[in-house]
Amino acid sequence: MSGNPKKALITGISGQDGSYLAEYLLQQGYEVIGVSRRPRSPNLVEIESHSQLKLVPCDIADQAWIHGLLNHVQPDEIYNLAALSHVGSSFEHPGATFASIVQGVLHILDWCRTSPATRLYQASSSEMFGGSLTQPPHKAPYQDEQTPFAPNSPYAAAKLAAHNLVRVYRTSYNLFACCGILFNHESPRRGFDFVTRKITNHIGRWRANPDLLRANPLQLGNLHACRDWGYAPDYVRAMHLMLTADEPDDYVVATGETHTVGEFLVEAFQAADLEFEMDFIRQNDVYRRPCEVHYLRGNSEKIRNRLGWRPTTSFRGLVQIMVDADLRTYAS
Ligand code: NAP
Ligand code: G4F
Repeated sequence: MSGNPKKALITGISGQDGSYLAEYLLQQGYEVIGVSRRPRSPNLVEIESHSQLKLVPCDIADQAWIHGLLNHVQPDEIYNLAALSHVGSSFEHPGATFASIVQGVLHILDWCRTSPATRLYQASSSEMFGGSLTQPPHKAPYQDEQTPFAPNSPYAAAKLAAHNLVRVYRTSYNLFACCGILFNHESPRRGFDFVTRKITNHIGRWRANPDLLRANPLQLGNLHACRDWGYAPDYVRAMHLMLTADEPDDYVVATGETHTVGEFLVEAFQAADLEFEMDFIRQNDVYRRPCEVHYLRGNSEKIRNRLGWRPTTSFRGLVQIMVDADLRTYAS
């Protein structure tokens, strides 16, 4: 790259997506400034000493801090990924969830009004659809950019407020701001509280110590919920495509396939060469939500047709990647 490198500020850099996005942008020649409350993270070990990466501890709900940082950095692109992102926990901590999601994006949007050349990516979520579906005749239901939103959790309500704020600021102040309505995406960097990683992590422990299988059943909630699960590194490419497009817009990002939690569980056992038995799990209502999102399957035709995005990893491939990583962790 000639001239000065582009500067990207990533909030939520220590999380799953923030870490993959930072790696991707550093590979593209960007200078990356990463913000999280605790930016030291195992997800960042491979890049933390990179000369083009700076990590800054900062709470995104703190307006003075975030405005001071943005004034200092003057980024070309902002990727706003910071959030308390666990849907179940948002029922217990709705205030902190709203602060991280809604106050955070408002502070950034207000700053962007003073710097209209800066481009903003906002991490919206398929959770915003809640129980809403588009049902075509004789075909499986799906959600796309036209499906109405009907949030079912404090997390989803906060994400929808942030999504609407981005749209209002984009229209009112002519900002280059995009929302990616991302369906579930997973990886070996997924937090341990999310159902996919909870399953693959347990399988890693069990494989290393098979006696644990019956003595220590895995406690899970609703096994019937359907999710459209993709591979996280594919999804951070979609974020960058949105911010380097000619026009700002909102896009659904998804594989188009849906599977139940139970199907993920059985697939994960197969990936570890373990025979699945129902005795290995216990259903525990603690892990059920006051209001569930039962079915998510995204139609991502818009980003595929306009920006050329494609997922690279199948459901089976994703499960294998996650199981293999957790088997390696516990074998060593
Ligand atoms: P994640 O692993 O939970 O990472 C979230 C990050 O936000 C963490 O680095 C966390 O670090 C940071 N954070 C939380 N509160 C903060 C605050 N007040 N100030 C600054 N940083 C804060 O989430 P992810 O899976 O990477 O997802 C990234 C974003 O996409 C999130 O906004 C999530 O809601 C959204 N999303 C995710 C998916 C998915 O399937 N993964 C789908 C749709 C949308 P600290 O705790 O150190 O601050
Ligand atoms: O893995 P989950 O916690 O992910 P969820 O709720 O779909 O949310 C994730 O994806 C959203 C995009 O759609 C993001 F916006 C959000 O930030 C997050 O990344 O739960 C998946 C499903 C749910 O139906 C849940 O009820 O698994 C079910 N489940 C069953 N047993 C469980 C468990 N979920 C968790 N976390 N833990 C369980 O023991």
